[in-house]
Amino acid sequence: PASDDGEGPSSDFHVDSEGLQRQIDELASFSDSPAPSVTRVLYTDKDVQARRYIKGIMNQLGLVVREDAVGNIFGRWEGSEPGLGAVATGSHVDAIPFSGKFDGVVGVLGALEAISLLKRSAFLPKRSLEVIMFTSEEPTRFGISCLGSRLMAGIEELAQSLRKVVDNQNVSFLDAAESAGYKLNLEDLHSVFLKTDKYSAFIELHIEQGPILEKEGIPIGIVTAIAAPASLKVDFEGNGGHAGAVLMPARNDAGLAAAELALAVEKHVLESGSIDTVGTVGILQLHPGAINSIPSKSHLEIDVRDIDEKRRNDVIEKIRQSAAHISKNRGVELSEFKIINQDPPALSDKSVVDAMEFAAKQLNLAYKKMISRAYHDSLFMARVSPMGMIFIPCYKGYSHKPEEYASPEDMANGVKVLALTMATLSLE
Ligand code: HGY
Ligand code: MN
Ligand code: MN
Ligand code: MN
Repeated sequence: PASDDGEGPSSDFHVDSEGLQRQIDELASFSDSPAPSVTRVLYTDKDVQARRYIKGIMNQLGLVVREDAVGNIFGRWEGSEPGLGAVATGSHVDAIPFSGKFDGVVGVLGALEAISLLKRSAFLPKRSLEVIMFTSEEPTRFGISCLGSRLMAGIEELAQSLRKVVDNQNVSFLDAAESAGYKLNLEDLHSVFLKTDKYSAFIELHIEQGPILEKEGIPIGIVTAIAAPASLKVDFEGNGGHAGAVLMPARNDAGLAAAELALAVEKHVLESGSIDTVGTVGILQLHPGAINSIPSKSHLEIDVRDIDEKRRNDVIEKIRQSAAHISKNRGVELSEFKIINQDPPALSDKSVVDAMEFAAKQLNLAYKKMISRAYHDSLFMARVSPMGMIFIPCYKGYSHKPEEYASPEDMANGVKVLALTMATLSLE
C-alpha cells in the first residue's frame, strides 16, 4: 500500500481506532468476573460467546472461517497464489481469572483490524493471509499453557495427555470441548497438527506485559526470542490433626512443608545469578483449609522461566532436591512431583524480524529489539513456521490484572506495523 510518491504507506493507511476500542470493550463484556476485570476460561459459556463474536467479525471481513477439532479458529483471506504457504497472525482471547482486556485480545482484534486496513487500502495478497484465534493460551482450566498452538505444533505427548486430563471439577477435556460444541474423538486430536509448509511466516501482535517500552518511550518492540517456560505440580501429605491437641514434635505439617518449598523456589531462582531467571508459586492450596486443623495435604503449582534453558533446568533440579529434602526432614510424603511442561525458548526468524523492522521504518516508528519474558502462542508456532512478534507498550507493564491498559495510539501503531509486515511477506 505505498502512497502515490512510492514512499511509505499512503495517508489513508489509518486504523479505525474507535472501532477497535469498541470491539475490545464488547469482547471484555464476555466475562465471568465484574468489570474492569476479565475472566474467560477455555470452553466456558463466556469463551463460547467470545468465539462467536470473533467469528462474526471474520465473516464481516469476508474471510473464510474454519475451526479445527479443539476450536482453534482460522480466518483466511485467499491470495492470488493460494497454493503458497500463507502469512499468518493471531493470538488468544482467553483470560486468566480477574485479569485485563488487552492480553491476547490486541493480537486477535488488532490482527482483524490490520486485515480490514489492508482491504481498505486496496491491497491484494499473493500469499493468503490468515488470522488465527488460538483455542486457549492460558493454563487456567487444565494446567496446559498454549494448548491450541502446542497441539498445532504436533506435540504427541499433549495429544496423549488430553485423553485423560480433567479440570478441578473433574470434567474431562473431551467433555469440556463437547460442551462448547467441539465434539471430537481421540483421532481428531492428530488432525490439529499443522503441516510445516502451511505458513511461510507467523507474526503475533501483543502487549509487552513489561515496563520497558513505556519507560523508554518507544512505540514498537521487535521480539527476537521468547523465554523458556516451565511449570511444576507438587503435593505433600501429612497426618494433619487437631491444631491445639497435637504437640509440635508429633506433627508432620503439609502446609509448612509447602511454605518451605515455596521459599526454596525463590532461593534457587536467586542462586542462578542471572536477572533473567524468574520463579513463583502461583497456586498454593491447603487441605482441609480450616484454621484449627493441621494441613494434611498441600498442593503447589510452580512457574519457573529463563531465557537460558539449561539455567532454568538447573533450578528445576534443585527444586526437586529441596522437595525430597523437606519431605524427609518433616516426615511428610512427597505424593507428587510432576513437571507439567519444560519448554525450550524460541528464536524469531531473521526474515520476519527484517520485515517487521522494514515496516517500522516505513512508518517512521522507533522500535527496540527485545526478548519476551512472557510466553505466547508464538513459542509453539515457531516450531512449524518462521516466527516473529510485535510488542506495543502497556501501562506500567501491568498485565494479568484489571489495570492492564494499552492506548488507542499504541494499538494503532502495532496494527499498522503488523499490516505492513504481513503485506510485505505476502508479496514475497
Ligand atoms: O504466562 C504467560 O507468560 C502468558 O502471558 N500466559
Ligand atoms: Mn497471559
Ligand atoms: Mn497473552
Ligand atoms: Mn502469553
